[in-house]
Amino acid sequence: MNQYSINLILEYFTQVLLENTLFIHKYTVTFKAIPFKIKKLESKMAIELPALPYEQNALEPHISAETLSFHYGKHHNTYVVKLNGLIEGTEFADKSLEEIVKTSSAGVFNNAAQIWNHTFYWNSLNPNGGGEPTGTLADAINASFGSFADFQAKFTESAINNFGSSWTWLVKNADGSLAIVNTSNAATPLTDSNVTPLITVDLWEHAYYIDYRNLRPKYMEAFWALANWDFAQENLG
Ligand code: MN3
Repeated sequence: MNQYSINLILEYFTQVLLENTLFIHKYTVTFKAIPFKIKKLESKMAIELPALPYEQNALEPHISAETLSFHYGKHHNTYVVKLNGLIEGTEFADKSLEEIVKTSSAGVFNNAAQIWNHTFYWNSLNPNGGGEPTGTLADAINASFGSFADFQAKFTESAINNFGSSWTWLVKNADGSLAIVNTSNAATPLTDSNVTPLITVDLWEHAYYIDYRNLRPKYMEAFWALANWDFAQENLG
């Protein structure tokens, strides 16, 4: 026992702290557990589920708290958990969500883009939203579509006919004109450097099945009652 003097024990601890290496008799043990744990904590913090901009029942009666509990609490959160698992220890681990969406493919892209799309969608809705836009957004809509009513009819038609799990977006083109864009699955206008997304509606069935079953047109009425024109105006610039 005398070989384990206090000094020797202190030396061992210092060695562990500084180099993560412990000498036990003639064997050298390198502690991989310590840097691994630190790395794991860091990567867990990499991509976070953003807070909802309102309470889960705030969109009622148009979109129920039960829908939000699944759509935000389960679906959106699962994309975050899956992405953090996929990017751990990869080139994407230290990138921002936007960078990952713009530079990835396959599973990493699908989960990253769905996180970004959903955060954009929550902000596209507002308990005090609906009605018609004003200011330069109204001017841009009138210039590109003739009137708000014409824009609304065209956007609704695009959304209702957007096949399967999909998204419909109002975007600004590089020349300042506005356009309606349909995307499928996780695809997002964020990857198109020529456009700026202004507002979106999530058309995956998980967005409306609890409240409206298969009736996407009824869900679109809910979307128009909640549309956040202040958010779209901010994105227009
Ligand atoms: Mn969704």
